[in-house]
Amino acid sequence: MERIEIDTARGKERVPPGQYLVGDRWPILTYGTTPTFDPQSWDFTITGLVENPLRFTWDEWNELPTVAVKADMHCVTSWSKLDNVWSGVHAEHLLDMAEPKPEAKFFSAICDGGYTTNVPVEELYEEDAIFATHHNGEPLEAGHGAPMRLVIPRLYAWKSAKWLRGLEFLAEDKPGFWEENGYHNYGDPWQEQRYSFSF
Ligand SMILES: Nc1nc2c(c(=O)[nH]1)N[C@H]1C(S)=C(S)[C@@H](COP(=O)(O)O)O[C@H]1N2
Ligand SMILES: [Mo]
Repeated sequence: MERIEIDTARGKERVPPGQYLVGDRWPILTYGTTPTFDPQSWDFTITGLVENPLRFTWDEWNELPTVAVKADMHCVTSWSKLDNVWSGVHAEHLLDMAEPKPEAKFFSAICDGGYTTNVPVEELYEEDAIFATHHNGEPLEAGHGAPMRLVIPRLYAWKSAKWLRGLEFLAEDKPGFWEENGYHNYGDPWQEQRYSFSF
């Protein structure tokens, strides 16, 4: 397995402003219930503004090459968990397959259970963006997004969609679940872009 180790600190402090460390603990933050995974009916689709729309069954997904990325995780509710080793399919690899069109500026991540989140396409080209099936060498637990989740370590973790089932590439931004409910549209932890309103 190719191993990519990212310097998430990017020459700066390790913990963004207003965050505390959870150590070895890993909280589960879910709105709603945890979906059940059925390997027979599971699929993952890439739709919208791409040259090659894609659909993978669970067996097909497991044929793809994998990488490992080491990255920190920052939740908007103020906990951070450092040094997570995520493994799975490198986002860049999937982009090479799907070939987003030039007019695709955003994507919507669509999850089992209806959760969605919106992210600019360029974030998927960052080298630490990954479609993860494993965390610290173990398959993801159900509560953490099994069988597969998106991980975008540079943004607050609500953008790291669990139980991911689809990406839709879009010309216009389309606020997702939390973005419609008061969270910041972009969510950079280093800028403390937590909410879309000010107190
Ligand atoms: N499908 C889905 N993905 C989700 C969420 C959710 O409720 N549903 N919660 C988000 C939030 S707010 C955070 S902080 C992280 C938490 O991931 P964890 O539960 O594995 O720690 O998942 C994100 N992805
Ligand atoms: Mo969160």
